[in-house]
Amino acid sequence: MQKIRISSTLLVFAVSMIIAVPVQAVLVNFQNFNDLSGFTLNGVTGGINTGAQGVMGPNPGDGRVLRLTNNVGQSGSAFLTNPFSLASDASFSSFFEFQFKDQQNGGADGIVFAIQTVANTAGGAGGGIGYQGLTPSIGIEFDNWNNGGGDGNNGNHAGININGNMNSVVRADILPALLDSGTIFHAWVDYNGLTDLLEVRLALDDIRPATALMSHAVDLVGLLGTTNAFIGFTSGTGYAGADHDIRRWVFDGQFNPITDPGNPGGTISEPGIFALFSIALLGFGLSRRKAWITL
Ligand SMILES: [Ca+2]
Ligand SMILES: [Ca+2]
Ligand SMILES: [Ca+2]
Repeated sequence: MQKIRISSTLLVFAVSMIIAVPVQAVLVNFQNFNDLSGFTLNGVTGGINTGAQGVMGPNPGDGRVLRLTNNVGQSGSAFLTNPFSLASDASFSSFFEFQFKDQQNGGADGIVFAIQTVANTAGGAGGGIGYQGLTPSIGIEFDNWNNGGGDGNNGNHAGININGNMNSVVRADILPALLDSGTIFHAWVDYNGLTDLLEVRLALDDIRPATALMSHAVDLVGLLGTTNAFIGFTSGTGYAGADHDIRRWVFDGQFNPITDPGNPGGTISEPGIFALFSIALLGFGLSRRKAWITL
């Protein structure tokens, strides 16, 4: 056994680092899109949402929404500029709300929640939904245009897509409503990095369904080939189009299925974490004595 003397400064620094971890944990919480300064906007999306702000939503009482596309023949995307680290166990839980409005020529082509290795690209227009060709990547598509066999000949489906390929590895052919109806959809995407299981849920309200709409086993870190992941949304339109809006988005950098999307993280736990952090800082300020630890 060896006794070493370290300064209280170092000790308090070490303690604050431990306590600070929850503060640094990723919790993205957009209850509206009044501020888009954290995003990199690509393709048409940058021209639709100007001044680092989303556009006013289409429904009475709406705040600003992230409008990915708004006309025919477009491709666009919005990714968080800062990467999300998959270095620990790669798990995450996410919730988002979306709506397709003002359909032109039947409404198309949908949106994709995408995870890729850069923030500044959008993929193919039309049936590519702004995602086609983005590789390596994984995407969760909500597709309202039937492009044939790859879509299961279904103009109202969801799918899990890999590496920018529009032929989904998993497809859900029955959704709770028509995407073209203007209904507001609520989606959950959960990834458990310990089991490699990706699950997608869909509802018409904030109640997270017990049963997954789609699930797929995938080694996300192996697929991407990096622990830096960029998270966001893509959209595309072709002969037909629509306003493709993301209305809310919550992303938690741990496996922690979001059961209260309007109040992620809760109102009690976050101030608690900050209080602990403040105590550590207080200790840093007051203590100047040497401390002993035994190794
Ligand atoms: Ca349609
Ligand atoms: Ca399609
Ligand atoms: Ca599809």
